[in-house]
Amino acid sequence: MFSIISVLLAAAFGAASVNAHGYVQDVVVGSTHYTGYLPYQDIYMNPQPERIIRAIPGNGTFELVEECVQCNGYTDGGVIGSKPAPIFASPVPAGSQIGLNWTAWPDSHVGPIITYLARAPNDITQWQPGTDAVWFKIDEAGKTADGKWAATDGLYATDSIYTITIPPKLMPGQYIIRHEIIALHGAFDYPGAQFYPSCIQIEVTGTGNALPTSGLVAFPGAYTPDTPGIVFDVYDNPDSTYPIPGPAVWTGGN
Ligand SMILES: *[C@@H]1O[C@H](CO)[C@@H](O)[C@H](O)[C@H]1NC(C)=O
Ligand SMILES: *[C@@H]1O[C@H](CO)[C@@H](O)[C@H](O)[C@H]1NC(C)=O
Ligand SMILES: [Cu+2]
Repeated sequence: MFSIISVLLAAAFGAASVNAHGYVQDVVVGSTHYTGYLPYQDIYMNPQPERIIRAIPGNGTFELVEECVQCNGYTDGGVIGSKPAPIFASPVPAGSQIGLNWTAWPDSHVGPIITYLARAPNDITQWQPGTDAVWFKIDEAGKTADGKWAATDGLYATDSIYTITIPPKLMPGQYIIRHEIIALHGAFDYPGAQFYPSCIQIEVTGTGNALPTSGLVAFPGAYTPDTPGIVFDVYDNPDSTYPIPGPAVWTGGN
């Protein structure tokens, strides 16, 4: 029974791999490595390994209109977002760095790397944000003045590791990190941009008390066809700046 299901799943994912491209495979906090959710291995294991990243169906993508723009998750029984993961990284001291280790990223897939946080109001292993406006941006990288894209040139220069810093004055608590690449090779039209979010569960420690109270956004919702940077012709704009989608980076915790 199990093997028949595996074969069917493998066939389904094989078909999806035609436009398949990557995910975060490893998260580094201090000297601790947390293996990411591995979509081509974890589902075949019994029991399934416990991960800090919410499950994703594969290395593929989807269009903005779909509900999985929140966490790249399965839309489980109509739930927007993803199933919570069973564990979280802890402790993650406020002010510390986190390394996000991507699988090999195709060089056609130029685009920005953007990171949001959302503070869980209760147990993060049970929490699904749904359509609530709970997300704030803590980091973004798009295209440099000399035309280098974060998702390709940037990752190639750092061994596929993107490093973020947890705001030093951030209020302690459980947070989802929503870390994404938006691939723009098809973004000259709508819907053409491809979204590759990962949702990583952490517990932040410290003595800060900063938390934004306004300007929070929802996923889906934060990006629309009219949001600057969602439609963008990377081929016709070699010299122009790229407007990174979403709200301004929150600096109140710095
Ligand atoms: C995506 O997954 C497919 C199916 O397993 C695989 O063939 C392909 O190499 C993967 N691509 C990347 C970039 O990991
Ligand atoms: C990224 O993760 C892969 C898979 O676990 C590992 O082989 C590789 O060494 C990691 N890269 C770095 C720079 O730690
Ligand atoms: Cu793609």
